[in-house]
Amino acid sequence: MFKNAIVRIPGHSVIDGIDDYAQLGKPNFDKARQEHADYVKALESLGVTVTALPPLETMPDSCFVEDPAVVSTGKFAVITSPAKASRNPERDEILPAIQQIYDPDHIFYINAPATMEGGDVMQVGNTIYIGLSARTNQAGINQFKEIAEPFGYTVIAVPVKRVLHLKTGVTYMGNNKLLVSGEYIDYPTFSDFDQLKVPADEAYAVNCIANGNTVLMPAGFPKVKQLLADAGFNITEAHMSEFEKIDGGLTCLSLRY
Ligand code: CIR
Repeated sequence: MFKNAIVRIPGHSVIDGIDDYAQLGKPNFDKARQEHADYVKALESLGVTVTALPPLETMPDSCFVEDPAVVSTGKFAVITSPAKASRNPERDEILPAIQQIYDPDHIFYINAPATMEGGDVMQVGNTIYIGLSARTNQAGINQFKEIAEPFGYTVIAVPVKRVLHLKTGVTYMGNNKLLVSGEYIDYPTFSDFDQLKVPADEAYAVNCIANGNTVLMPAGFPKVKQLLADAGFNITEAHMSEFEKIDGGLTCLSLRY
């Protein structure tokens, strides 16, 4: 369970966010701002305290705060090394917010030429799965491993071939339940989990946020909604159309701890 979240309000430049996959056109700024405000309200409705950081116009993707830092363990924080040149400076911008939470000796850094983005990091208890993707390289995983193992975590690398980040293809729902899509359906690494299989035409909705028995999911995906309802979850929905256009999902928009 998490009680706190950090978000960053999207600036006007969000319309120029990186779109490597979706190809659905440019986001509408006003609608993106509205969806973001509703996302914050949805988190608050789950009892989460949200800290909202101000927009950064020079960094179009900076609302995706999940990528420049990892705070999910609650024991230490990692400032990552975003792979895209336009996103790498986000690490310096997220740092002050992380320093509000962690002492300097519990903040670690992934250093170039290693790359890593938080969207590739999926924690399940004491195991941390990390996507080996277009955004996170083996050196990034190795550095993360050196940081996390002394705290008692096991790090497992998972190749990401067809989606942006690991959590674009699989998210952990708690209680051994894994929401899986595409390349992660019946994937050997995840064979011990109870798999909730997302149909290909609703693959975007595999990126959900579970908090206890409640799941925050993107609006407009009735099959995934049914899947989660059948699995016993209470469901809260948030509209994500403008962030979907620039490859952003629900998890990307917050750092939760
Ligand atoms: C990017 O391509 O970097 C952004 N447009 C989307 C980042 C999504 N982040 C995530 O899945 N954690």
